[in-house]
Formats: sequence, structure tokens, C-alpha cells
Amino acid sequence: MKFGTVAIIGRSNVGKSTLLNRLLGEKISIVSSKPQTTRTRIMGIVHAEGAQIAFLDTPGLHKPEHLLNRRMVRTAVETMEGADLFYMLMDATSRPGPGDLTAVRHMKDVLAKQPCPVILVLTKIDLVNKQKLLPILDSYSKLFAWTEIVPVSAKVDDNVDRLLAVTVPYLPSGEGAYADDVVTDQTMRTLAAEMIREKVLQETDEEVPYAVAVEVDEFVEQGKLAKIRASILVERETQKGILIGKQGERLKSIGTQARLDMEQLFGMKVFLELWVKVKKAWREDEQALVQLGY
Ligand SMILES: Nc1nc2c(ncn2[C@@H]2O[C@H](COP(=O)(O)OP(=O)(O)OP(=O)(O)O)[C@@H](O)[C@H]2O)c(=O)[nH]1
Ligand SMILES: [Mg+2]
Repeated sequence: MKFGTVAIIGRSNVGKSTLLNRLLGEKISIVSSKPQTTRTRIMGIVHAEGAQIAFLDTPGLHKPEHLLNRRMVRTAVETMEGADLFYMLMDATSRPGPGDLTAVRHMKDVLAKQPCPVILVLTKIDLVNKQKLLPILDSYSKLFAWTEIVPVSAKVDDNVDRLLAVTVPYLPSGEGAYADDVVTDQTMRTLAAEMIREKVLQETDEEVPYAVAVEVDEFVEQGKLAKIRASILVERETQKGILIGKQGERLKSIGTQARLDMEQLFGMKVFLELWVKVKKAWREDEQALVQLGY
């Protein structure tokens, strides 16, 4: 039996959360086209034949501007420090860029203290012409002495099974630490907050996605019904206006989409009540960040 933890790392937007969800076959980590979507460490446990693997999704490694971002990068680094193996994700639709080099630098700092195998996972290959893939793969392969290189598409499920098969031999021997029915460390409360935030990210642009946090104020289960009351925090009045939209249209749409996702994941009916609140500069506020789970 093999048991180990795999840290899924890389710059923002390379597809870390999409890959975690694909490995699990369940959506527990939110995804959006905007960078810095994931803000915390998110564990998903795969129970395979002869192996149990705890995959750890992480915030994208980037140059931080706010206290929130510094904490995000620290979370990613700390997650690496506790892992048995890394998946370093890089995007096949572009050539290596400054973001990838920043990610490699962070990775090397951790490896200098505690070496472990690193698999380069080249993502989004569904968007790349087969002939173009080889030179791209070559350019990424030069960045580090990767243990293995595996191109995948998490979106259309191409080669992800092979990635899993390649990974298992590098994991330590041992019994699994988690019961067979444990899939994630995320609570229903956290999952609910994140699903709301995902819809906000999908429905807004420019500075709004980064200025938003979601707090669940009340989560009550009554038989097959969950009653959820949540606050969407923004930093300014103008952002509040944008989120609510004309005659409350945008907030309503965010609520409906989030509710449908929750009903599917939780397998119960959901009654969702959303409020938008202004909390100035919460991204720089240590106490607020701790309260929000960042
Ligand atoms: N076509 C295609 N798109 C993908 C694939 N994987 C991820 N994406 C898209 O890339 C964008 C970013 O995906 P995420 O999974 O949120 O990326 P991430 O690395 O977790 O990003 P952060 O949490 O911000 O660091 C989303 O729009 C995804 O739908 C893939 O295999 N193929
Ligand atoms: Mg993510």
C-alpha cells in the first residue's frame, strides 16, 4: 500500500484547481478564468487500488501586493513543505514566463531544505496543436531537472489517469490515513462560501473579483433542506453597487447559480439568502483575514 501527499503548485491560472477536481471526480475547489482564485489549501483524497493520495490544491505562486496575497503565497509554500511530491503545473498554451520562473524559485527554496520528486504537469493540451506541443514541452523541460513530465488536459480528461499511474511509485509505502469515505477537508460551510465566491468571480471583472470575500453567517440543516445566510464582503460602495446590479439582477443571478451548485454537491434543497457588505481594506486587515479563514 502507498500513501502520500501531493502538493499541486504553480503560478495563478495554470489549472491547479481544475486538475484537483478532475483527479477527485468531484468539484470541491472553485475555478475561474481570473488569476488568484484559490486562496487557501484545499485537500482532496483519492482512494485508488493499492494507494491513498492526499492532493493539496494551493493558491497560485505570485508576487504579492496585499497582506491577503502574502498569506496566500505563504500557504502555498507551507503546503509544499509538508508534501511528499509536487506537481508543478505549467500552461501548454504559452511559453515559460516570469510567473513560471517565480514559481520555480519558490519551489527550489523549499527543495533546498527538503528534496522530493517533482512532476512537471503541462496543462491545457486540449488547446494546443499536436505538432506544436513538442517544442513547448521542450522549453518547459529546460527550467528544472523534473522527475517526470506529463502533459494533460484536466478539462477534457486527457492523460490524467496516466499522471496518477506515474505518481504512485514515487509515494512512500504506508497505510492510508483517511477513512474510505473521506474525500475532502472542506466543511459544508466553507464549500458554500466558496461556491458563492466562484459565481462572483464569474460574474464580475476588473478589481471586483479580488476585493470580494464571502462569509457564511448562518448554516442550518433541517432534514433535506439547508438554510444558508451569507455576506459578500467588498472594499468599496462602488463595488457593492456593481455586485448588486440594476434592480438587484446581478446578485440574484449569483445567488441562483450558487444555490444550484450547492444543491447538487450537498444533495439537498438549499434556501440561500445573500447580503453585500462593505468592509474597507479587509485585504490588509490581519484580524479580518483570520476570521475569513485566510
Ligand atoms: N481548455 C482548458 N482550460 C483549462 C484547463 N484547466 C484549466 N482550464 C481553465 O483555466 C482557467 C484557470 O483554471 P483554475 O483551475 O482556476 O486555475 P488555478 O491554477 O487553480 O488558478 P488560481 O487558483 O487562480 O491559482 C479556468 O478558466 C479553467 O477553466 C484545461 O485542461 N483545458
Ligand atoms: Mg485554483
